[in-house]
Amino acid sequence: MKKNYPIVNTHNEWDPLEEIIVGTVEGATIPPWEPVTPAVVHHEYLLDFYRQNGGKPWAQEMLDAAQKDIDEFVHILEAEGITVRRPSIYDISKPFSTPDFESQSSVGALMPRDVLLVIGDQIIEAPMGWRSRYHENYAYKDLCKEYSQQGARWMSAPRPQLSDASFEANFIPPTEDEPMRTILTEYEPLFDAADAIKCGKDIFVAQSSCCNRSGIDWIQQHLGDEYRVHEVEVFDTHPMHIDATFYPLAPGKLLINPERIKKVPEIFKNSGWDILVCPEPNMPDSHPMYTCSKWLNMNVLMLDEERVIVSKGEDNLIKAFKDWGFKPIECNFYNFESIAGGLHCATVDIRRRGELQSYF
Ligand code: ABU
Repeated sequence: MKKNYPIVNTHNEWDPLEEIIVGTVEGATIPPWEPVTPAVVHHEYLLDFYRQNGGKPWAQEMLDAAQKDIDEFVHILEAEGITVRRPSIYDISKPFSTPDFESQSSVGALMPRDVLLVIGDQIIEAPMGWRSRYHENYAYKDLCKEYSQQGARWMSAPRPQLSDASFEANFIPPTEDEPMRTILTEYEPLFDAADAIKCGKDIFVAQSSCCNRSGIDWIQQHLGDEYRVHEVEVFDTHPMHIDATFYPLAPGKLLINPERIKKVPEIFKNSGWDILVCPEPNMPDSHPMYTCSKWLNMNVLMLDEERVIVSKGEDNLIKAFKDWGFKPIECNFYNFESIAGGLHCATVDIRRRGELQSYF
């Protein structure tokens, strides 16, 4: 007989997927300019675009193209037997303020992976370092209430103030030759949920311009002794999130970004894991990428230990996945990636069939 798992149950990236939240393009707005913008946007030339257009709607044809991608993605997931849930839309274009800052608008509900850290039966609303995303958790309140009523533990990390004290003044991103630095101070714990990736009892987190050391310490303190939280050393001139950098795909198989990971944590080497080096992205340089880098090729979604959804066009990685024994499923996603993130960013797993264990 098929075992029933708790309504919210995710311990890693690969147990068989049963239910997932997929973000929406509806209402998406160009992210308003804010302290984090120049620290995470890789292309200098886009900074003027954000200064001039932040808070305005994306061009309708870009939204339509992104919508087509997300519709195809949802169709694939449902055809594979997975329950897909969607966010609720709040007033994204409405300006708002707190005692410490003002924002021209919110951004949308494109990327649930950044907002909700789901570990075991817990849904943790992340203390994000983005002022414009301060209210993005609203999009998931209805779903979280429902999951909580069915037994999930739902909570929020301490809501950050995001005053100027949280950001280095006059921050200049490092060049390739300099040691990594990020814009965040240690004034308060900050992280996006996508700065962490699960691997059973071991959680891997990297500092970025959305995640500081206090944020990593908070995750360990909150999860307690049952989990080990490891800080992964990465190099990125504009660091944001771990899921296009370091990705435990299946037991014994770690995918790494060759530009950003210089040293694989000892725990993997000592435990015989295969280190799979992500091949160069195939996305042409001419393809517009407003927020993320082309390394979104490795921002895949595992449906189980073998089936993996990959962005169509990423032939180098698709071939590598086949060679490594996976079963890739291709999904058009470049247009969603232009304005938001990849397949992993666009989702957050709610329930996978599996139990908490150690893989080391
Ligand atoms: N989660 C988004 C990662 C972005 C990037 O590395 O380009």
